[in-house]
Amino acid sequence: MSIASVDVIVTSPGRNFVTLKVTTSDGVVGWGDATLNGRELSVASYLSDHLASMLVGRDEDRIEDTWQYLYRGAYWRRGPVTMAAIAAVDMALWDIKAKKAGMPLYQLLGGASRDGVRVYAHASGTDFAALSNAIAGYRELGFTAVRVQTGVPGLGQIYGVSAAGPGVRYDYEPAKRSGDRPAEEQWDTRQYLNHMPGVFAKIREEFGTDLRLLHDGHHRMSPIEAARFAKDVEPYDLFWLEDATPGEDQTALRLIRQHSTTPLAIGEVFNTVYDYQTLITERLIDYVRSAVTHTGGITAMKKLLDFAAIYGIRSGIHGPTDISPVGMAAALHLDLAIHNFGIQEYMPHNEQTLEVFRTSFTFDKGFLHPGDQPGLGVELDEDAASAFEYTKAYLPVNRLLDGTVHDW
Ligand code: GCO
Ligand code: MG
Repeated sequence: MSIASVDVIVTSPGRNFVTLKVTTSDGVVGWGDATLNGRELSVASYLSDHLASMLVGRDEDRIEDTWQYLYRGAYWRRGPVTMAAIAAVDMALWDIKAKKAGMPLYQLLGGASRDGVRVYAHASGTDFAALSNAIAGYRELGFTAVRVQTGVPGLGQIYGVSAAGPGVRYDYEPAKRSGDRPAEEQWDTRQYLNHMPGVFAKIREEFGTDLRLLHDGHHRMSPIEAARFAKDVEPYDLFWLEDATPGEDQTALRLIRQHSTTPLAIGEVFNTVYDYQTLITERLIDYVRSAVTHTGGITAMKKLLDFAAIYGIRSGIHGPTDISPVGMAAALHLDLAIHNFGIQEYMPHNEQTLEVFRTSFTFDKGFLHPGDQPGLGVELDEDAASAFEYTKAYLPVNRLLDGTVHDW
């Protein structure tokens, strides 16, 4: 058997998604997620203009060989566009293999190592009352872990805070349909550093010690600022502090480690194992944050997570709404199968998205299960997808109060 056709589907049910459809000569269909928020069409072009013709006629069962063929064969290695494209092909081929085997993918990855996958939700609020309301709402829904982000006095709309008002908001979406250029936000690290520890103190006072609390620094602190932050929040027992510094400077994490025992997570903007070499071998992080969609797919993620396991480092796979339900399913199968699972991010998709992507995940008391359908367990409805045309959207750009461009 061989690959008969390769199609790229771009759809926008509330937000943009790029999906790869691989069909074999005997009619088995595999799906892959290739969504790169704010740069979607580059990956769509990489797939349809460059990879599709290379894939037609290949044996769909040779997943490792296809991965190496696309990675080494490009000559130009790594990078988010290339690795998202390779990830989509890889996911689709695993979907096909598991469908042919008549098994959910996690069975081919070694079978379940746990009954369900603990997930964390996004709680946010422009002020403490709104944040506390959101946390309480998620607790009522059964979540045992929440990421908390809140407004900082003196700053307007900032990363991670839903502008939709108080309560449980699944729909926080940072990419804005802002026309021809990104929206701009303002940032001041000093005000943030002074504000946040008090927020965690109030959360612990109100919600006690059971709840797992996570926080995303979103690449904004310098190493010494991050060290101070990590130290200041130690009494509040964070599950992790994510992206404290811009992650490509791997040795910056040494400084944070020298000052604090707050667990650290990093890697959502990474795309290969090489981005983690120092971080993992020097045990500078506790959780690997890569998305299956952005790190070369299931083949590459399994190797990365096995490498992390040798150093006692666990998974925390990226799962915001810009990862499509196909990418989310790939994450859930890995989460269920690997031994060094930590936690999974879960930002449920909106109803329109779930009409386009038919999922079989189930949520029960804070845990997700990928379901037992053969393959990944997600099918894209092409008619439903065709009703939502691509609409350009950008992630915001950040500026300090004096106008200097800063990490967003
Ligand atoms: C997270 C991330 C996301 C990113 C988003 C950008 O931890 O979930 O930081 O919210 O900002 O993926 O597209
Ligand atoms: Mg993040």
